[in-house]
Amino acid sequence: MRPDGDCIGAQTALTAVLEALGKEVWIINPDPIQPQLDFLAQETTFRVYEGGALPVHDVSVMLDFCELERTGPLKAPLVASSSKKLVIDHHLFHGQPWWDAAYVDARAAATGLLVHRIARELGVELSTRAAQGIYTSIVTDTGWFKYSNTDAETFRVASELVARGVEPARMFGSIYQRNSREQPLGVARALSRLRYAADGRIAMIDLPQAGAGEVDLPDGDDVLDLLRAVGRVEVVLFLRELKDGKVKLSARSKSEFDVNRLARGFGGGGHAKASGATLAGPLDGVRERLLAAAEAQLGELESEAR
Ligand SMILES: [Mn+2]
Repeated sequence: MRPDGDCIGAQTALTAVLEALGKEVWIINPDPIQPQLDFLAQETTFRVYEGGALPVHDVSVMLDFCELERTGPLKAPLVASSSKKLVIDHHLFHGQPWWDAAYVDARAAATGLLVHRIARELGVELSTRAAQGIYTSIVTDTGWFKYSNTDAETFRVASELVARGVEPARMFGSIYQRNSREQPLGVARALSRLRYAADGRIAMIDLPQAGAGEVDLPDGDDVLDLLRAVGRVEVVLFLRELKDGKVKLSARSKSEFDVNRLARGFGGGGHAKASGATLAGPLDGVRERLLAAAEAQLGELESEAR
């Protein structure tokens, strides 16, 4: 559900690798890809699941997630299919394995890097399309080489991809410089909801659905970056009310604060420094419960440090 740049990039790259090996590949997501990633769809077909049985297939590969629930409406047909289930992912997983095989490395900066390792092991040379996919995975999951997951492998692989024809400035333009003229107004509306807690160490935004004349903000990345830039802020909590009344949480950490643990307490998860969850509304109730949990966890962290 709601596949991000790493997920779509890894799908693009793995498809190119498998097709180079003569395999027939279908990419099926429950949701359409975000418009800023449409350049990847020029040479790769992304299908949106519209119900019914899946095409007959031998293996289904789940990329960039390991919670079966994240397949949304695809869960039932996937479970009903006798295909082998393979997971390739870099998220922390705490449940019971439900797959036939998994390649999981929670230290990898992006799932696209795992696809890169697989291609290398298989001896498949990366096409420009595959290289663009992996580059998209890397830059979107590392915040363009800024976050703490950025490591030597990230730069080594990025360097190789550029040598293979990826143009960083073009990729940046495609992914980050095609916002609508209304988008800054959506950011402004979100920022008008900013409040600080825990002596300024928690920054929180709770964004209701856009009303008449208001501008929606489809993702919180720009706002999350602005709040993380505040010197004193350690934890950023961005709550956005979805059309179905549920509330989407994006949580980010700049310190030892483990937002994966926080998000797990609300049925979500992810990484220690970047996590998310989808919660039942209403927004007001979620905000107070979340803030209380974040403050309590921050207090625990402090008493540990003492
Ligand atoms: Mn990822």
